[in-house]
Amino acid sequence: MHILMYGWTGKLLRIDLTRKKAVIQDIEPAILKDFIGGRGLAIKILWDELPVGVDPFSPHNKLVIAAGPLSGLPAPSSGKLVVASKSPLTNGYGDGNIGTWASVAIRKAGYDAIVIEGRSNKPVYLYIENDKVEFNDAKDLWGLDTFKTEDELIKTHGKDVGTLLIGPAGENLVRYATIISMKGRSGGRPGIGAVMGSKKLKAIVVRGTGEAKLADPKAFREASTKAYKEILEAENYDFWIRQGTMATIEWAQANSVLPTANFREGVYDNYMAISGTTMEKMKVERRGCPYCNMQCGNVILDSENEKSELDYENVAMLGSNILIGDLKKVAVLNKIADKLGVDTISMGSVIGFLMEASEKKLIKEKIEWGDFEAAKELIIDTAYRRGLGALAAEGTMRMSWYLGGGSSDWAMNIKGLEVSAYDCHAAPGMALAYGTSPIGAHHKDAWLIGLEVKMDRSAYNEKKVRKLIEWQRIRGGIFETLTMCRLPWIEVGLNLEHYPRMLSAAIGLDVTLDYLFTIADRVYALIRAFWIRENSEWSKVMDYPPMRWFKEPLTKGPFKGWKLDLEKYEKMLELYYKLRGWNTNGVPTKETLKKLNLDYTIPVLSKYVTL
Ligand code: PTT
Ligand code: SF4
Repeated sequence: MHILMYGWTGKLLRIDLTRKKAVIQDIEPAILKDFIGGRGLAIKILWDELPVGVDPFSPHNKLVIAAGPLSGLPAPSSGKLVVASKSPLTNGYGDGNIGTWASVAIRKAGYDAIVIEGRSNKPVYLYIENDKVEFNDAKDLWGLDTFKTEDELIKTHGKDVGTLLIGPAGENLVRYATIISMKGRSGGRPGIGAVMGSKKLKAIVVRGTGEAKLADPKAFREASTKAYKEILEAENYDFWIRQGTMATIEWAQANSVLPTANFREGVYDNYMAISGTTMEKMKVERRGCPYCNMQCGNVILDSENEKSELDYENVAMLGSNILIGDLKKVAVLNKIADKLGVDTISMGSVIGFLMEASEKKLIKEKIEWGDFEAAKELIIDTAYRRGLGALAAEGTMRMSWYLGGGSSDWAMNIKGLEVSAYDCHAAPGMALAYGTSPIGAHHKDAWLIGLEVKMDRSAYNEKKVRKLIEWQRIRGGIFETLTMCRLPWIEVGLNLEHYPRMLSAAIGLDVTLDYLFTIADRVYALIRAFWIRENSEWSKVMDYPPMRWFKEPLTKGPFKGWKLDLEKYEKMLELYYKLRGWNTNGVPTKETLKKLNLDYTIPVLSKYVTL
């Protein structure tokens, strides 16, 4: 078991907010070996420890903050962290990946993960310094936005701390509130910030002064230096530095996947006004996550003359999706979402849904497409659950249950999580990627559209399904268990082999990509088991995309007239299940569970479904 002496710290900090107690515990070596860290460790803890059917806002739900064995080490884009919980938006497994100095600080403080349970009787924030934990009064911070909260905490504790905070949206239990750090990094789309709010936990501040022990520091340094160098020498590095993820606007328009008017269309006439090219001319600053030499945060001055850090998803969902074709105004909406601590993707989808509901007279309020002032007011009202904001705070799935009138067809979510910014009328592979994502409709696990645009767009074939599984293994598996940023690999082509090389040097085990793929499959199967255990009405229909993409063809652009075919989608889904070793209802079979060392899930799952 020498592996535990290196790379991992092997320690978990468990914090009980009800009793104001903290204990340091060992993590079983076998668990680290089987799950690595990040998402892997998070789902293992949530499966083992949550009472079945727990209400996500109950004190018995837990917030897991999990790093990986390379997090916080000088390796490319390693300053990331997974935040996870049972989601109040989806009622299933939810997580997010946030770039933050808290990742470095947690590891330097000596932990691979922090588990937060219980609920404080009044607002608190945690100050963690190595093995010391303080439960500090947060009465003066409660109600502040995330930027002011960060300023106050840094004033009190100094600049060399890592922070994870919530804003008013998290405090007021908006179901898609996120955790914010560094005034512009956000994580936990499925409402992980609201779980933090339900525990009356305003912030976590961490300072660490130790160092992780590495099995072979020299080999690690060499492997990591090589990887950093390969990034700098990449052909498109300079372009990346200029535009980052914002380049995707023009690409999405060209490929007819830019969400427009609540995903009615995949092209937007005014797309250049919100494009990466336009952004470049306004850019005033570049920001990024720790230990990253790609620094992709593009900052511009918004129409209120304040700084706002833009990414593709933010701009597409708060721009073309609600028909606002003015980047400075979109930047205002983005900044407000960051300050209030609400997910920009879900927020943009919710606003689009309400604009459409207004047009169809399902609500009495008048909210016109492209109305910037109405959108701004709606974000603020949502964070405080005021007026229409109280409904908006519930997310599109619950809003459609409430409003009826066929609105579930155009409530753009899967399993409750709003679809991120890629329209799928003419992208069946990407639709399947959303359908089978382990947290609901997020692109993070498989951005299949990146490959699909180079394939036959109309095909529902095995090649796409196999590629989808391969990408889920890489993106949802390797990057989410290591908790490292995937952008060096996907955007500038960093060779994937660097990761097992760096990991082997850190933990002292000879790790291969195949080994990491098996871990990815284990994590996927356990997350699926969790969804089934927590949702008694589980059925494969939960893996279907919104009906708009099947029923209403595109009316514009190069794919005019296209829509998805339900029968073909179902066939592709069946093939996906088969290749994963899951049955026709999307449930992992007994053989698959045994093969992945998940035998302990069998008696539990047998109570709910046929295996
Ligand atoms: C991520 C999702 C994304 S994905 C974006 S923009 W993107 C939105 N960003 C938001 C934001 O900003 N503010 C806000 N209030 N809400 C937001 N919601 C949306 O959240 C982010 C980058 C990006 S920018 C992407 S693609 C990559 N995502 C990674 C991932 O998921 N895993 C991984 N291993 N590496 C990744 N690298 C990239 O990180 P969620 P961040 Mg994010 C302001 O958290 O919940 O996973 O949702 O973390 O530090 O902001 O970096 O065009
Ligand atoms: Fe953060 Fe961007 Fe670097 Fe990834 S590439 S670590 S998101 S700055």
